Amino acid sequence: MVRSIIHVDMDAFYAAIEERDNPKLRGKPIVVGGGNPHSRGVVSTASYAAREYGIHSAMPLRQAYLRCPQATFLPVNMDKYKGVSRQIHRIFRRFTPTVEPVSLDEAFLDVTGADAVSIGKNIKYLITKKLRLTASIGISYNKFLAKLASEWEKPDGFTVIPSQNIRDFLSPLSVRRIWGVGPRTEAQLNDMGIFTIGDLQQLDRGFLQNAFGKWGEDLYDLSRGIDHRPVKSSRRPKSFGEEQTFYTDEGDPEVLRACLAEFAQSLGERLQSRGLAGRTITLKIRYADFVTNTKSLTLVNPIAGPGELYKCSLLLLQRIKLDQRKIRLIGLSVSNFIYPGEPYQLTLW
Ligand code: TTP
Ligand code: MG
Repeated sequence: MVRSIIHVDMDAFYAAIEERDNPKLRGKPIVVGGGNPHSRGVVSTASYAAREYGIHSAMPLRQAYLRCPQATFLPVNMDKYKGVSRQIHRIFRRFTPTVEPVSLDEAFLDVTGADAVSIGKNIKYLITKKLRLTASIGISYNKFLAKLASEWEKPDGFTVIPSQNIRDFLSPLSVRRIWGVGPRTEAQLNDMGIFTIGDLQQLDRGFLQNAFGKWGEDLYDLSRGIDHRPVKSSRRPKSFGEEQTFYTDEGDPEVLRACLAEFAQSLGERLQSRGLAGRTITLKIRYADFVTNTKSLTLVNPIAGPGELYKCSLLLLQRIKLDQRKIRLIGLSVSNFIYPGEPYQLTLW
C-alpha cells in the first residue's frame, strides 16, 4: 500500500517563540543561545532576519555578534520550548496516533488511508491559530521525501512530492539533500565525482555497496526515492505485564511464588532497560472456574528492581484467598510509570 507521510518542522523554532512572546522583536534579527554575545557559547538558532546576515545554528556567538551586532541575543529558555513542543505534539495526535517525534520541533506522521493534504493544512492552521507560530510541512509517500518536502520552501512552506517521475525530480539535486549525507559523506562523494543525486543514480548497487557497505545500499535506494523506514510512534506504554496459564490447574503456592519471581525478574529488566519505575503493582489470579481476582498496591516510592517487585507480589499473593481452589492463570503487571527525569508527586497513603 502506498503510504502517506507528513513531516512537520517548525520554523526558527526557539527564535520564533521568543519573537512571538516579545512583540518588540518582531521581524528583527534574533539570536538564541547563551544570551551573552561575548561569551564562548554557540548559536542555538537564529530568526530568519538574523540568517540574512549569515548567522546559523552552531556558529560561535562572538562570530554572530561580528556579523550582526544589533541583533538581540537571548538565552535558551528550554522549559518554555519544551512546553510549546508538547502543545505541537498534542495537535499532531489529534490526527493520528502514529507520530514519531524527531526533535522538539520536528515529527513524522503516518496518515496512510486519510487525506494527507487536508490533514497537513489543518495542522498548519492549528499551529498558526493556537500557537501563533509557523511550521513547514512536507508530504510524500516515505520519510526521506516527506522531509525533503518540508525543507523545500521553508519557512512557512507546504510541499507535496508525488510519486510520479521521482527519479527525474531528484536527479538535479545535490547529494547533500539526501537524508544522512553530511559534510563528510558529501566530500567523499564529491571526491568520487558524484555531485548530484542524478550522478548517484548512474552507479550500480554493487559499486555503492563496495564503497560504503550497507549505507551504500541505502544511497542506491534513496537516490531513487525508495525508503521503506516506518514511522515509529513512541506511544508511551502505560503498563508492562507478564502472565502464565497453567497446563493443569495449579494449587501449589510454591509454584505460584516461582512464577512471580520469574515475572518480577522480567518486568524489572523491562523497566530498567527503559529507565522507568512503576508505582502500581497488580497481581491477577484466574481460578479454574474462570473467576478472576486482582489485587493491586500503589507505592509512595516508585520501584523498578526485580527484588522489590517480587516482594510486592508476595504481599499481594497473601491477600488472595487460595483455599482449596485451583488456579488456571497467574499474572503480574506494573503500571503508573515514572519516566526518566520526570518529577513525581508525593502522595499520602
Ligand atoms: P531546527 O529545526 O534545525 O532549526 P529551526 O527550527 O531553528 O529553524 P528551521 O527549521 O526553520 O531551519 O532545530 C530546531 C531547534 O533546535 C532550534 O530552534 C534550536 C535547536 N537547535 C540547537 O539548539 N542547536 C543546533 O545546532 C540546531 C540545528 C538546533
Ligand atoms: Mg525547525
